[in-house]
Amino acid sequence: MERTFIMIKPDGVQRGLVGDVIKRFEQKGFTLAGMKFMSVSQELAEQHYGVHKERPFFGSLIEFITSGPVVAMVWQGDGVVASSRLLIGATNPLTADPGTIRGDYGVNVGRNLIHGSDAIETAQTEIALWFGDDLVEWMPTVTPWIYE
Ligand code: DAT
Ligand code: MG
Repeated sequence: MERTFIMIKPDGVQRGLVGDVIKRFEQKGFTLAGMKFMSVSQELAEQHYGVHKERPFFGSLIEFITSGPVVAMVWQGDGVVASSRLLIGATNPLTADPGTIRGDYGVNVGRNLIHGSDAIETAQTEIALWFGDDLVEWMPTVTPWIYE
């Protein structure tokens, strides 16, 4: 089944939004496959955001992501990559739709609370980078009430 990498960024942790974010993914019907509360090293941050290396905000982005603990997670379910991006909302919280995580809780692109993989291939790379093979294989008993 499809999996994606989700990270609650340091602002989401500091603002006490971890429970709310997890609740949204649970309520949607996705299944948690991995989770860890952790500090992010400079090296991991630079690898994760390597695609943005040449962007003017790269330095401040790395500084931000390494500024406090994050919650790294893997969620799984049908279409979870694209659906998570919809739950998360647009990159800039000011223009993210109300009802999305960024739309409901953020005002600044540099403090947008949460990361979600942008494509299936990216998700595989990010899951390997953050979790390796350290994921939990399980099937919630409620699954037949979520999928026909
Ligand atoms: P997303 O996180 O929605 O996938 P992205 O991959 O384009 O967005 O950028 C990664 C992160 O970099 C984003 O969550 C916040 C930061 N960022 C993006 N554009 C920015 C900008 N114009 N100014 C400051 N930070 C920015
Ligand atoms: Mg991105």
